[in-house]
Amino acid sequence: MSTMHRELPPHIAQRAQRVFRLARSRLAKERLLYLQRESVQAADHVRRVAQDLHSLADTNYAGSRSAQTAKELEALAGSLSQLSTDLERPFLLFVVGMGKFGKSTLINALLGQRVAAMDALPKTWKIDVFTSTLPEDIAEIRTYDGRVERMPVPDAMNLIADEERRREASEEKVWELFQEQARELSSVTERELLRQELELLHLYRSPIVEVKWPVRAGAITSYFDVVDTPGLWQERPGRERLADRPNNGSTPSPGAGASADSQPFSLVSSEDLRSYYLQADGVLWMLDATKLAAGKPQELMSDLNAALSRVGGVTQNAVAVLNRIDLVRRNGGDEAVMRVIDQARRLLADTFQHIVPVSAREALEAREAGDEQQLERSGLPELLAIIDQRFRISGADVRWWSKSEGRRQYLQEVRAVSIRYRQELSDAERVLQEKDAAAKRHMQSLEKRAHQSLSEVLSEYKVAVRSRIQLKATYVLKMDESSRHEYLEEKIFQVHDLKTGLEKLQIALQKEYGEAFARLVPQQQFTAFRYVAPPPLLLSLAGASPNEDLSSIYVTTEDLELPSDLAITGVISVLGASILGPVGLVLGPLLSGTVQDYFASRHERKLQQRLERQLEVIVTSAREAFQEAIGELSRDYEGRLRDVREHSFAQVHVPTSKVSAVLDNMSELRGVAEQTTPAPVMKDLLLVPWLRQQQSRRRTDNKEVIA
Ligand SMILES: Nc1nc2c(ncn2[C@@H]2O[C@H](COP(=O)(O)OP(=O)(O)O)[C@@H](O)[C@H]2O)c(=O)[nH]1
Ligand SMILES: [Mg+2]
Repeated sequence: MSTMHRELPPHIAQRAQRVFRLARSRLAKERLLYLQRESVQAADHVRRVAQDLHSLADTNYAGSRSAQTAKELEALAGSLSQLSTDLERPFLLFVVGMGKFGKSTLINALLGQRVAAMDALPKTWKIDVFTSTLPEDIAEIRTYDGRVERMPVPDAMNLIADEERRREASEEKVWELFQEQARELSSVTERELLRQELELLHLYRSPIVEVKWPVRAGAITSYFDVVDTPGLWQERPGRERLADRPNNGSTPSPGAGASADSQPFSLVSSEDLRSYYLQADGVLWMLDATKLAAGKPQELMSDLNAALSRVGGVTQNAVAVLNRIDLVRRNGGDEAVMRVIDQARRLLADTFQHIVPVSAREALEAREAGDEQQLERSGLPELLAIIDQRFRISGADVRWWSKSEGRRQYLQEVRAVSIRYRQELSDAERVLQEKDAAAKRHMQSLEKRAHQSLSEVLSEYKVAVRSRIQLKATYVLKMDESSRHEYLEEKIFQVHDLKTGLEKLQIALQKEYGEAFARLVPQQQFTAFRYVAPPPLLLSLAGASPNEDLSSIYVTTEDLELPSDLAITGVISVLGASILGPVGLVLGPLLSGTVQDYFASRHERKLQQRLERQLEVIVTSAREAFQEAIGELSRDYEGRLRDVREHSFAQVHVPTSKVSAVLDNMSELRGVAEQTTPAPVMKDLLLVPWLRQQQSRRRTDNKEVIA
């Protein structure tokens, strides 16, 4: 049997085409609405969590991990909202690439006007959008928090110049601090970490993320906003990467020999870079043709792959532009050009659908001179044709793809951030418990030693008094009542000695506790920095001590040799001098009248026993009072350590009482990033409603028949 092809009758074919076109445009609309709705919803949720976290974070502390995480989430929420807003803008055509070999020049050539600064190396990361949607001579500045401001072009230029200067000054500062502090560090990893910490603390980050510049309306601007970007990677002008600089005086290791200047670096983190890149609807990816002509295809590919991995590997919406083809032609003629193009097609077949060789410089010159022949040779007309085909005619589909991919990657980032911080916070909580246990252990062993010392002092005293009782009780019996009192106190019990002994012990214990505290503080303190000295932890401990009234000796922070960054206000309380009160009380009745009988009976043996019992009473009551004071001292210092621990934990993360709430928020956020409703497809829009329509029609038909 053979399949028969029958032409549809023309009126049916026409109708089918119309229906199909209608369906497509309805689908496109539905998809955009879906994308907007989903992005806005996700953005709202992420923003809510970020704000919660922000309100708990100590935002004054430069090392606050929770504040940093909140910022990251806020930025992602911003990207998701922006994505939704961008759907109402003209198609965003980004020009990106490594290094500086013609992005801005190409933009000027495409627009036919010199609007993008050429030979410029921006220090701050922002995108420059050239658009014909603005009033004449008015620029529009957008900051990372979504605020938008319009101003005259010259004002915008001044503002940007100021931002560049601030950034440069902060780079200087980082550089100076690094030179000072890196001397101690020998390994590259340590130096790199130090650099990161210094940059985190001191590098100025401009809030400006986008500037729209007005351009004359022309062919390309009727469909596209053209976007200039700083190099995905660029070479640091004039200065080496800090971490690569060899240590003072030492010789650089072999292999580090290549000038550090040739090391590419990025102005922004991979995450930031990705969030910019994902705003693009379509991308012109600039590559350097001279790399291939010079026989360096591996270099070109490894640079490309490194850059691609930083932007999430998205190329389905990108066209490769092989620039500086004029230099290849000048050196090797048309044959070299063909060779380079062939090689590029082979190397890049998997990455880019289209590869267009151009000379941006020639294109710009030709457009300005009106030289049609040179323009043709520059490759610009071919590039324009491809831009038209891919980004205008198939624009809606490309945009849908780009924005869906953007949303997917933003959500993935949200997920990664929430998983990471959840882990970090629960690890920190575990460390908090470990530190707590360690502090308790230290305090217990201190307390144990204090008790031992106390026992030693008391038993020494006991031995001494007992031997005096043995030796001198006889004299007491011979004395008259008036001298007896003094003799007992000064020659037998020698209460003064006991007082001195206990006072000495008291001073020794204060010193020991103080030193232990100073030693334990750095171990108990949380900090986000390894190499940079953390900002001061201000603890207000005044009034925290329960036995402040008892304090007779004040130990100040100088005595304790505390780390200078730990400023404790107030006084460290000590064992009160009044602890010796009970000793006095015990001696009182002893000396006044209760033992008169023994003296009267002149019973030496009994008197000795009685005095020894009194000695027991004195020692026991001194021990009890002193032990209680030791307990109080330990609890007091334990409380101080808890303050250090929990204050610094709250600085780096959130107050300990909020940890579980934050952990829950992070888990929930991860869920939000994972569950997404599927995008509408054709059958949702057409088939189902159509079937329903058919069914209901059939039902009404049937009813009519029955009737
Ligand atoms: N020979 C040649 N030079 C070019 C070409 N395109 C750009 N350049 C030059 O490369 C330098 C950097 O160009 P620019 O557009 O500022 O690069 P960007 O940093 O990527 O924006 C400028 O001096 C341009 O004149 C080209 O196609 N051929
Ligand atoms: Mg440029």
